[in-house]
Amino acid sequence: MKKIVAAIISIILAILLGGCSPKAPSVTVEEQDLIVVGFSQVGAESDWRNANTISMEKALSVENGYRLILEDAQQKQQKQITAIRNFINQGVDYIVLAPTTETGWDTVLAEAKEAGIPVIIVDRMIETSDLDLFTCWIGSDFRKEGDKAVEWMEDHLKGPLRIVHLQGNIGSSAQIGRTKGLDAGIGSHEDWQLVFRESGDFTQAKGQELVEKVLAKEIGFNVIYSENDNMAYGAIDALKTAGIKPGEDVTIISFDASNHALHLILDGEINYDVECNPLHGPRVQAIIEQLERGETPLKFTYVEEVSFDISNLAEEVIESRGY
Ligand code: GYE
Repeated sequence: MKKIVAAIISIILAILLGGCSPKAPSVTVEEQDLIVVGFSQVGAESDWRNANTISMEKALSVENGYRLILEDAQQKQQKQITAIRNFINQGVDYIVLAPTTETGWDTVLAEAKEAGIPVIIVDRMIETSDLDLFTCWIGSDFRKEGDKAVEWMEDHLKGPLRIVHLQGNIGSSAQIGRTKGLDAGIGSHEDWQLVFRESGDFTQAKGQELVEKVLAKEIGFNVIYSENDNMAYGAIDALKTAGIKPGEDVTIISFDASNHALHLILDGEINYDVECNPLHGPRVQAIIEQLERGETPLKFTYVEEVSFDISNLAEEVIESRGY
């Protein structure tokens, strides 16, 4: 907080000085007054991720009193570990981690703890036996998201179901939770059959590639359960090229509910989409402000999320969704 106040004072001073000096200095916030945040981002694999990055950049901006150091890990955990070590060496004030996978963080987080740098985890969860290794976590309940999808399938689809399952990045919370939901659904329905399962790494290109592979193998299917929207877009392209109607011949279930996906629901090409909210920037900012005031934020915060099919999708929802 002290730093935010100092930043504001320097802006005011700069403006005042600028007003009476012949050589007006430009309005700059003193570098040393900013709260420095090192953010290790997963990558740029999806629309969700890009919206998440923009949200963080907007909230942790210089105008708001922050200097954000953003490192894109290209979905590689090793790159994240290196980024965190660099943040520690630079002596940042806070580290924000959006972890690729759940496991493998204990050593580097112990190093951050040793250096006295609070670590805020966003989006996906980590698996650790020592909860003191991070300050708090904020993100989605991915298992609940998977359960919602299964519930919708139970209510809207008639078996037998032959399901093609496009998984996200293996070992990530989003993949683990959404897969567990589907597995539970398959386990409790005799006429639901998993005919194909592979990871498309949450990318559109791989989603398309996988469905092309399924089509080439002539595996019959009537449902695609895609663990994010971008893989669903790729899957839809592959189906259309093969003369198959997405949403009609094949039911498409997806996750994220980003703007384009909501349009595809209106077009009848995606049948059901479970929302996953990427706008964590202001949430992280609020947590840092709490910490600056010496308060203790909640250890775990789950974001409220909804889901859409054609029956509950209003135009206003799509218009108001900027991602
Ligand atoms: O669903 C996907 C992204 O972890 C919630 O990662 C996030 C997931 C999101 O690449 O699109």
